[in-house]
Amino acid sequence: LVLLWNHLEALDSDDLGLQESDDWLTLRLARNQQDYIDRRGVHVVVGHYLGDSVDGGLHSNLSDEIINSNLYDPKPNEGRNGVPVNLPSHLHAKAQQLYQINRFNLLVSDRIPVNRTLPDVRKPKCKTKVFNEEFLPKSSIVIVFHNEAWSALLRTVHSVISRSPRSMLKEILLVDDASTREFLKSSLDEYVAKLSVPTRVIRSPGRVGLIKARLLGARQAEGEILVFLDAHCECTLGWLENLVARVAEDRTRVVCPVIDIISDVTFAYVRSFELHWGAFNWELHFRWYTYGSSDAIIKRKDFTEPFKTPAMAGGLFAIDRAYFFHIGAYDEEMQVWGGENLEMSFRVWQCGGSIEIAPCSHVAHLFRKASPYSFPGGVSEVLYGNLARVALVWMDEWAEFYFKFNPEAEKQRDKQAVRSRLELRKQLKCHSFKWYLTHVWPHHFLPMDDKFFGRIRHVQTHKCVEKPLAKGSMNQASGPASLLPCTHLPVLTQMFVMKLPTDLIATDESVCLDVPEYENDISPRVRILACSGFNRQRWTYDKENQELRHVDSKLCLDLSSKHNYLVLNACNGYTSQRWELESVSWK
Ligand code: UD2
Ligand code: MN
Repeated sequence: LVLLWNHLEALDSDDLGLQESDDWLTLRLARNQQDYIDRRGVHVVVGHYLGDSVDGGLHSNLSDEIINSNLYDPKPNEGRNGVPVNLPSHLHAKAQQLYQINRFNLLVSDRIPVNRTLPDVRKPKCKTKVFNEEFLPKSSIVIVFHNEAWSALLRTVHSVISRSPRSMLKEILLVDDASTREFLKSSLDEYVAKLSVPTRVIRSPGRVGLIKARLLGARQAEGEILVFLDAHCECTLGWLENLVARVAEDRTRVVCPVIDIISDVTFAYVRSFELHWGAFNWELHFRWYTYGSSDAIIKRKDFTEPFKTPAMAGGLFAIDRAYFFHIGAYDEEMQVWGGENLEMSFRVWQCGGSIEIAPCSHVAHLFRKASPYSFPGGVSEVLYGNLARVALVWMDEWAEFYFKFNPEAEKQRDKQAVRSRLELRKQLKCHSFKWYLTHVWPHHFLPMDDKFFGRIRHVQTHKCVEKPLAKGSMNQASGPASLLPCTHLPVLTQMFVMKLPTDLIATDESVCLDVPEYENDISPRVRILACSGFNRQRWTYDKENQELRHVDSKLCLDLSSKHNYLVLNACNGYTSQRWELESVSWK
């Protein structure tokens, strides 16, 4: 059971030959393991999509010779203009074998020329914006990597060179975080020396992790602006101007591009939604959220204007170099991977800066389902150690909330020495986390002193309202709300937040109790859907009668007598309509 869960978190269900079905999983868990606390336990141990990375590498059944040789073999026009590459069937087995090395289709990557063309994916209005490139500050592009594929790394570099105004590039710094693949050690310096933009390889003394590797690059950079990229990105026209111009206007802005997608299988360039913004969930995993039609930004109608985001994904952004160091660069005690993006997001916002996304800047990134490299020290120790640091330094009383519900982080808590980061926070006179939540992310779903936080318990059956499982670890949950046995210890899937007496009833990842069919159905079913801010998601709790009343329809939350469904019915005062809001302390 544990193994299955582990894999489902980390892989597509296809990889396991299973039917993708939430019910299947629910069934298994319900039958074999009534104790829902374990569900959370397993979830946390595994981590989100690092699930099956293994210390010591994943490709042990491949020969060193294959891993160390550069198989880059460009075929003219393959992948041109970002079109997908579909391999002939006789190459499928080989592709599958090589996939393990980088956790993407290396064979396809190696067939696409490093200087391939890409579509201009910007909105038409973006193309009319003019920049005075000569007068914009110059950038140092910092790309850190550990055992990256030659073709992916150099396609990143060439995409920078071909699609940035030459006058805006000071240099490109490639920081090799102790790669072991032979061709990266032997041929890279020579290759990049011939490029038309000054490009250098900086080598870390040993494996230092991406955070310290970026610092190595930043410290040697000479450009006024630092632009960070992952080592498997492709930049499109206008990407740099639209980032740098915003930073030049206000040096406390940290500006991110829209992150498009390079398919890990076909290397197709897939344009992504421009109005995604970033934040996190109750486990401090970064999450994308979308604007709803009631949000001001949708109403303002100019979709090409940059907009603020509470957090950044972490890999791709531009920042003024002096400001980067002024605001505390990175937390050098963070290991290998993870957490630095939230740390920087909180720090920049709380200490007077801002983070934004420029919709006219599009850079594609190759998203992987699992990490291809080792995590020295252990995946859980590394990731939760980093996240514990984020919480301890920046989150004030919400750190307690995080540790209380994330035992893996709690385990790492006492090992963290954070004094110098707390001093930095003091010295920069930074705002509290409460300020951040109130001003930067007013629609957040974290517990607050003036809100109810806890379980919604059905008086008649003593069961608790629970949100459905998400389909895949990167998606928001959605589906019918269910009533399940309340767990012995409170679990996040049974926790809700509501400002009493009338408000949305929200839970983690910005999903809310909703009744989309209330105008058409008799006894409409209660669902959990993305919080939209629509009236349809508003409820009133009548403490005296223990009723949860749906504001729009004036109907009451009820347990259907036929099925174990949550529905709305005319309020009748029966015990099936009585709900206890059971507060759970979160500090
Ligand atoms: C995301 C970010 C990534 C980073 C990470 C959290 C995007 C698109 N990517 O994960 O930049 O913020 O979240 O930490 O926003 N690397 C090293 N040494 C290591 C490990 C990684 O140099 O020990 C390099 C790696 O080769 C890559 C970069 O760091 O170029 C980011 O790593 P990733 O691509 O595995 O991270 P990703 O995209 O899953
Ligand atoms: Mn990446």
